[in-house]
Amino acid sequence: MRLLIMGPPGAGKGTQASSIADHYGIVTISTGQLFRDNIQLGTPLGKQIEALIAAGNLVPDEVTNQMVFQRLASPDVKKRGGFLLDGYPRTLEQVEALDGELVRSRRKLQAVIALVADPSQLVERLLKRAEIEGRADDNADSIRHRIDVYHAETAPLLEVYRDRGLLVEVDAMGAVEDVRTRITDALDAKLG
Ligand code: B4P
Repeated sequence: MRLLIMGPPGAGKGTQASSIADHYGIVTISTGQLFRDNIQLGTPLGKQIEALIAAGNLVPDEVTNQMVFQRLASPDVKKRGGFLLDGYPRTLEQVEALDGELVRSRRKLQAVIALVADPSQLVERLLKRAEIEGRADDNADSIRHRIDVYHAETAPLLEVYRDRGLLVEVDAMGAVEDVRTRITDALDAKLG
């Protein structure tokens, strides 16, 4: 299975991605998590992107694409035969780059999960996470900026995938378990 999960910050991408991937026996590739791991480990990439992420800006496309393609080519992804990309692509340039990479590796996307959330709840969820996890980008200014960046750069991608017949829109409000069931029901209905 080859899937994407998209949605505004706080919609529940990362929250749902790993359990959805476990459910289907595929690998999750979360760009946000890969970036945070690099920052925590103090790698050259981590140093390059730390300030960008804290301010809620996107990491440059070239850097992001390269990181994702390396991961897509890794043995565990090949062995399991499927992946769920969480938080990628986020720009039209990333969509084009991913299209090229999938053609090169003779793989095709099967569905794009779009989490639909009530905007007022997004900020609330992220501020709650700030109290628990203390993520550098979970402060009021950065959250507002991330939501603006989402609308400017990422929301237009939904139409691209809708036109390709890949979009599966799921209501992301309510309990985490209920959202997960909605996602797997919608995917099973689409993919059979
Ligand atoms: P991400 O890691 O993708 O951050 P996010 O949008 O906040 O989503 P996340 O998955 O963490 O949170 P979720 O909605 O699950 O990106 C972080 C940064 O990395 C970006 O701002 C950017 O700088 C960079 N980046 C990542 N990908 C990039 C790309 N492709 N190109 C360029 N830059 C990129 O959950 C949020 C909170 O809601 C959690 O606390 C969760 O517990 C809670 N929650 C979730 N579901 C809930 C529910 N049903 N009910 C109540 N609470 C819920």
